[in-house]
Amino acid sequence: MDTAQIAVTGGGVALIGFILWFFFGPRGATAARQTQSGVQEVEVVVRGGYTPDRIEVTQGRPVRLTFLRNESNPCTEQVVLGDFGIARTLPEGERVAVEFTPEKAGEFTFHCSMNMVRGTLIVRPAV
Ligand SMILES: [Cu+2]
Repeated sequence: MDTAQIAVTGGGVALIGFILWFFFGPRGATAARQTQSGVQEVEVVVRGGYTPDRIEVTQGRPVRLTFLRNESNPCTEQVVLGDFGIARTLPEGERVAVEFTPEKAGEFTFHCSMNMVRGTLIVRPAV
């Protein structure tokens, strides 16, 4: 192989590696912050999606997700946490705290009322 072939092959291998990482690599989650009273807190900004959209908490401890909707798009006006029986309206520019205690470990989805915009709540087992 000459230099050009090596470069092309190397580039191809790097590209494949990047694609594999992009689609199948570990995705970062934001861990909740623990308050003094033991509440696991995360602020979620709602604007074209949820930021962060992967939130990690520990099972069996109270969680407070504070949603701040920074857009007027009616799509995200409601947030639904179906597994916890919660649905809340998010007025634009207001902080809305949603509190619950996840009793089961696993991955749970929260989403807009149309289920178009989604986020994941990862509940880690308590150790
Ligand atoms: Cu929607």
